Amino acid sequence: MEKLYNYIGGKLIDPVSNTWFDNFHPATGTVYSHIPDSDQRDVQLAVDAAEAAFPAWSTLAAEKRSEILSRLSDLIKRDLELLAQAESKDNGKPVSLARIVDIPRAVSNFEFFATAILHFATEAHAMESSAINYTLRQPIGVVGCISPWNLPLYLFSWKIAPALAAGNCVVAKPSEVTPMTAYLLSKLCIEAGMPAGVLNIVHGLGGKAGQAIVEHPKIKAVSFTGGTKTGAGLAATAAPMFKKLSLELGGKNPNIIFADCDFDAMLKTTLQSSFANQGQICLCGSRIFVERPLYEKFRDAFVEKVKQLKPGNPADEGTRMGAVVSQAHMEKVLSYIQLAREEGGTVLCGGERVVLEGELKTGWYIAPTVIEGLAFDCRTNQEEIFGPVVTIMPFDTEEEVLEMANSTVYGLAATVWTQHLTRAHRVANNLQSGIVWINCWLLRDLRTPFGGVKASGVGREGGFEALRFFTEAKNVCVKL
Ligand code: TXE
Repeated sequence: MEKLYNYIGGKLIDPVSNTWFDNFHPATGTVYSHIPDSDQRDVQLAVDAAEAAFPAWSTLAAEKRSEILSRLSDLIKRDLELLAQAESKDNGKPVSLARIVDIPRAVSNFEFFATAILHFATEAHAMESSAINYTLRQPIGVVGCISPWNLPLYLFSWKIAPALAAGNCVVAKPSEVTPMTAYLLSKLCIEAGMPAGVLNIVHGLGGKAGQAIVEHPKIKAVSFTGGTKTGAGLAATAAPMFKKLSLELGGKNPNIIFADCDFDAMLKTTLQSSFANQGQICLCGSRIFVERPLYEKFRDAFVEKVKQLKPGNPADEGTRMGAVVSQAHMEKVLSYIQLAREEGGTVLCGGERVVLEGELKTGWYIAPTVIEGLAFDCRTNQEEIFGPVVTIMPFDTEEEVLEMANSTVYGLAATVWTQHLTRAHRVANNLQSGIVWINCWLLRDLRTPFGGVKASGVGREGGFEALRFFTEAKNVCVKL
């Protein structure tokens, strides 16, 4: 049974508590490794190491920091297959998905910020003949990065890369549900020659190791992705300490389909945006609104396709639907399907746990589920389910669908399908979300601002937004 270790001060070390807890294999529901049960003592060791490394790292030429991040990106690329297998085993997602989405994106994240930092410039303001102002963007110091279980290495690296590129030293905690690829990354950091203490990875429970990171007075900024409720708690801790906070939280994203859309393209992509990663992506479109003339054609064609999406062994090359990430999450998703039935919904397909054969029979599999007949403002359509469950609803006018789409507390992403150019732009303009995809989904340019409004978060990641988050601006005014 493999034991994972914290990565602190450039070394793989035991947790101070000398205790570990179970890490599960979602495909079989069994324990397959052990995670360090870290606490504030481990976080203190990590902060000490980060503090000691900061002077050298923050004054290292950006080209040198860039070289190390680029080397790390190359090592992830070299170990892509190993990391994809590990990600699939730890999260339950199909290995095919980890191989084409998760790990390549981790490669891109480090590569992108290794180069972005070389082009990150600031501004100057001349006051005619009297003075010149220039803006310095200095690294903050020791920062915290806390990431979730749905896209483990993808989101872990999305935070760490800009933090390091900007010259900060990092104390990072992956989700205790999916720690494996962060642990494997530790080994690659050592191989890449990352200076000791620049990146420290502390494994453990959110309420213990995670809370200790947020509470630590020397951690001046925290970048978090996870649940809205957790984010609110984290903000309550950090705000009175005047820490910078980036919060990427939950979503309940509308997928708006007008009758004039490119039907085949829409259907193919809607299957993806509904069920990719078993629906466990904060950007998935879980509320599907279809203009009434197209509703029945869409419903019948969509359900037909969804019925062909069979949950299977994530390790099999042909699997497109894997296991959900944990027993608790499976039960949460199944409870929402039950709620949908109680709220008057009709389950058109799926709706139950799938029991596979052999060692997989104790795995956590849910059949992809499509539900119709629910009111747009019922709990099923207002609360984040974060599993392979979508609802479909007809609409008659643009005003009506915008009211329904904007009716939740969330505002992360939205998808719009129409060939009507001005309508596409008008609807995008009126949607309460941080990201709008028109006639596509999850098409990502890493330079773009990424994040949500309302209960979907605060701040933006991506491109220079991320480098600005991980630096402090200082204006220097020089009298001429
Ligand atoms: O998130 P949590 P989980 C949603 C989704 C899911 C729900 C909870 O609805 O069901 O959030 O998922 C750490 N101080 N999303 O359990 O609990 C925790 O250890 C500091 C949307 O993953 O928020 C983990 O590393 N840290 C999301 C991270 O926070 C704490 C993706 C996320 O855990 C902490 C995943 C604390 N007090 C879930 N408590 C998205 N937007 O993509 C927990 N953590």
